Amino acid sequence: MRTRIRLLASTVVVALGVTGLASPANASPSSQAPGETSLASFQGRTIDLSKSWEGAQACAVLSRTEVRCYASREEEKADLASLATSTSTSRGAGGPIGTLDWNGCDEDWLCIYEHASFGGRKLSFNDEYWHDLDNWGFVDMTSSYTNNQGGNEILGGCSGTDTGTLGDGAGNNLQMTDCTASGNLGSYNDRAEDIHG
Ligand SMILES: [Ca+2]
Ligand SMILES: [Ca+2]
Ligand SMILES: [Ca+2]
Repeated sequence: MRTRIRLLASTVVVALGVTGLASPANASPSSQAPGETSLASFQGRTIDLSKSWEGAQACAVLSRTEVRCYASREEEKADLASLATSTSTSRGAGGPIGTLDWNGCDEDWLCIYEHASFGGRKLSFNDEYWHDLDNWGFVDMTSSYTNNQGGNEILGGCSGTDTGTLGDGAGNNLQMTDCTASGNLGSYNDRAEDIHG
């Protein structure tokens, strides 16, 4: 898959340990992300992701109050692309829809996956604050990630300005530099409790 596939081999994990970002180890969800909702739209109804995904395969956290879920990654991509177009936000210099997703993670998003090798259910973020994965029933589930934020190689290189971070609730963070992906988190598998977009 283009030149970026090379990154996969070189980014299989990733530094553990203390970083500059504070992990919200003992913080309550309300103190990290006031009002962040576990409710999501899915197939014309509202579901509570902290209880069940009800068959959804991909969910995007658009804001503290809006989460959208989809039956497939393709469905998600089409909706997010139309949303970005309609609001003129955050597709950057993106090309035609579908050309710049990576491991099923749309451009300008940070994605985590239930299984290794970018498989299973997927959650997408981009906001610059800590989210408690418990909101979406995703604590101790994350097995791979793609950070498709910060530009891309094809369009002139990665800016290196939008790292993401996973936290395990015990002060151990895993940095996810933009324009990197990992299909296997090694000792960090199924450990993340929080994510910073
Ligand atoms: Ca971001
Ligand atoms: Ca997993
Ligand atoms: Ca970031």
